[in-house]
Amino acid sequence: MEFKYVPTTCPYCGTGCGFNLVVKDKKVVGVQPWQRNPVNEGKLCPKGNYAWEFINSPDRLTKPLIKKDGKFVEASWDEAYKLIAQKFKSYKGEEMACLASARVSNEENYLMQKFARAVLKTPNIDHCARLCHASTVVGLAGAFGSGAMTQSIADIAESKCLLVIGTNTFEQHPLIGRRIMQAKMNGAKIIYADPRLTPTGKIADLHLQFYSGTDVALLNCFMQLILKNGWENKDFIKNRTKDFEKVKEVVMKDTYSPENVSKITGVPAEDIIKAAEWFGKSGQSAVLYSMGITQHTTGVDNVKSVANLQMLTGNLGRPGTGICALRGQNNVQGACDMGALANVYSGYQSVLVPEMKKKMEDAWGCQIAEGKVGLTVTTLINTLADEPGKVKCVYIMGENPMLSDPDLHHVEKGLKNAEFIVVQDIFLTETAQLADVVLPATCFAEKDGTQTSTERRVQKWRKAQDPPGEARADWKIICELGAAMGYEKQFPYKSAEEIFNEIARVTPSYGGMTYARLEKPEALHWPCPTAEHPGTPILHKEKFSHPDGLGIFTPIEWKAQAEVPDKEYPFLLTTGRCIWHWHTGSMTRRSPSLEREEPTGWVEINPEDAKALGIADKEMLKVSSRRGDIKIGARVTKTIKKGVVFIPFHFIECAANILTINALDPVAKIPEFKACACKIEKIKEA
Ligand SMILES: Nc1nc2c(c(=O)[nH]1)N[C@H]1C(S)=C(S)[C@@H](COP(=O)(O)OP(=O)(O)OC[C@H]3O[C@@H](n4cnc5c(=O)[nH]c(N)nc54)[C@H](O)[C@@H]3O)O[C@H]1N2
Ligand SMILES: Nc1nc2c(c(=O)[nH]1)N[C@H]1C(S)=C(S)[C@@H](COP(=O)(O)OP(=O)(O)OC[C@H]3O[C@@H](n4cnc5c(=O)[nH]c(N)nc54)[C@H](O)[C@@H]3O)O[C@H]1N2
Ligand code: SF4
Ligand SMILES: [Mo]
Repeated sequence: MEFKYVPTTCPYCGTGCGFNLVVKDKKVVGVQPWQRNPVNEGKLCPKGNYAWEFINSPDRLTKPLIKKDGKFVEASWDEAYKLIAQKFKSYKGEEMACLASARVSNEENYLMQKFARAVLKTPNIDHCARLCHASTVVGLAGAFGSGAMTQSIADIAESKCLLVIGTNTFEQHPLIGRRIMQAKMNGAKIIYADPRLTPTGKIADLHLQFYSGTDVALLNCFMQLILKNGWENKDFIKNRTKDFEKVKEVVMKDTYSPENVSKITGVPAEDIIKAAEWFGKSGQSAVLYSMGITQHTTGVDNVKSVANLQMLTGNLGRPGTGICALRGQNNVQGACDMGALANVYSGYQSVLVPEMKKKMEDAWGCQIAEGKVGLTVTTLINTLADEPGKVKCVYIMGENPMLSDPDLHHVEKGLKNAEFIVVQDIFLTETAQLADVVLPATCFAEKDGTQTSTERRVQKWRKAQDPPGEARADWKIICELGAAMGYEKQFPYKSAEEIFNEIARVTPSYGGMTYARLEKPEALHWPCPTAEHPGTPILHKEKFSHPDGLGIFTPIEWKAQAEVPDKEYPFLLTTGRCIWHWHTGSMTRRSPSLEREEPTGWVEINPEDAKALGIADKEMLKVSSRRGDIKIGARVTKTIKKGVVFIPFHFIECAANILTINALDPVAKIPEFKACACKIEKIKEA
């Protein structure tokens, strides 16, 4: 029996673990450790371990589908391309919008934004980073001039004190969780701030179990205590930052005294004081955060508060310090780097700067969309739903907004208002079902390409098997569509590598990278501007990325979330994930080993709340918000704070996003997935 091992990168989370796909008789049949990969050193979490199971699922899309009289009919690629090109040509640029994907390669995201801007001439290109770390990109770029995680993953183990706030790392980035454990075993203190006592929280030395949406109050209180005790880093503040006094003025207010913040957050004052002391005095403190910080109407405020704390204590640019904004999807960092965002070309080159637009026009050899900020994932849905006729046509690659966006009734209304939708996916998702044309794409195991992990490490995918049926690689589909639209010259690529070489030419931070250099297991961290440059695992060592090299403090006042609990909707609903499933479940719910572990959703509710409502564990309940209601089983557990309930958003049959609110951060346009009001009722017997 012949087995072939193909080393590649995990298609799930932004940790970027490597593993070998095991191939037998030309089909992927398993996953085996890849010991020499420095990210995970041969270890994997359950999703990585079972990442092979969905690949040959009988549900894979194998042929293009065209909707005729409300039903999908199989079609040839030529037929599909002809119809799409004819439709696309019938609309004006801004009547169209594209969604790229944090699930596909850098090369494919680069081509998608090029297709939107150069072929469709629309500025409307975005992707799910908007629902995820848009606040990080805006907030950290404001503070430091660069919106990315500042450290490497391995560096976390060097820290002496970790503030883990709004990230359930053990379940969502398990192989980063391993570095938290290593830090702990080296003697670091772990502070965990989260409304739930998650598996990550269980290993912490201190759990600050606070109300969702009170992060700024907590962080301001830390800063007040640090200043009062003289634990700030005066040299760092003086030499490397500006506007410190403005922040000092705000955080020293009585509002942010431990006693008052204890009332706002529901955390005992002595715990806040203890945490501030550990963090302020360690000399090497790092912050890890993720969606608990970003997914708020105050997402940018939250991120800037974290940046304030790290500048105040001088915990940047050295080993064991920094801000680890843990990027979610395997290639969300890369999709942002590639310019699949409404406001930037690749390498964060602003669409508003005329020289950048000219640079792209020269590189691509054609006129491109007007240099203005386009619609984002969230504002696109709002435009579709609330201003019908403005956007008429949507091309979606590898996203499933019909389950992942907030307020699903509103999303459905929006998508149904569109005249023509193309969805390119590997499965017939809830969104694909609403499409006019569905294009079957290949998955990570069936193509070459690169993806960029949360630590800015650019790693390779390597093809292990042929695609099912007539499925084609996303990059090939975009090239062929480009040609069908008359832009053959702009899309001449014969391989993913040729696309990568163009990326390196137009994107300064990737400028020194080639496929040959990325071949070694450790790959390269950007920025890597020249062929000799070794890459950059730690950012901001000597100076920040602003023109004057200084970090900028921003004074932030705490504000409550958009919808606070009241008499009618008395519970605070927060949403998130579990270890076994991935987002809308298109892949993990088709992996028998994962689906078996958690076959459906649940609502976590504190025993005291359950008792008051007469609710038993596992009882079916009706949970409703001002947007809609779902039926879902109770999970009565002490791990959740009284007054707060949690629902994972993976499950269509009890979709959390029927309930969530479509309220956005004013700058980052990220929705408030982490806090809205809901009520819980027993289901009356018929
Ligand atoms: N298994 C699995 N892993 C994943 C994913 C997945 O779907 N499944 N998705 C990936 C993606 S795209 C992302 S973005 C990451 C997300 O990774 P995480 O952000 O770690 O995951 P979440 O469950 O969304 O939220 C994290 C925690 O925030 C807490 N929280 C809720 N409200 C607040 C608040 O107001 N403040 C604070 N401080 N905390 C709060 C929740 O209780 C939860 O424990 O995970 C990635 N990894
Ligand atoms: N309530 C609530 N909602 C949330 C969140 C939350 O915490 N709470 N988190 C938000 C966050 S952080 C995120 S990142 C979003 C994620 O939202 P989405 O990106 O919409 O969710 P996914 O299920 O990851 O969708 C990815 C799609 O890509 C497809 N796919 C996989 N590989 C390929 C490929 O190679 N090619 C193509 N063409 N398709 C492929 C998959 O089948 C799937 O349909 O959800 C957001 N929604
Ligand atoms: S930690 Fe993330 S990258 Fe690593 S195996 Fe698990 S899902 Fe894959
Ligand atoms: Mo995400």
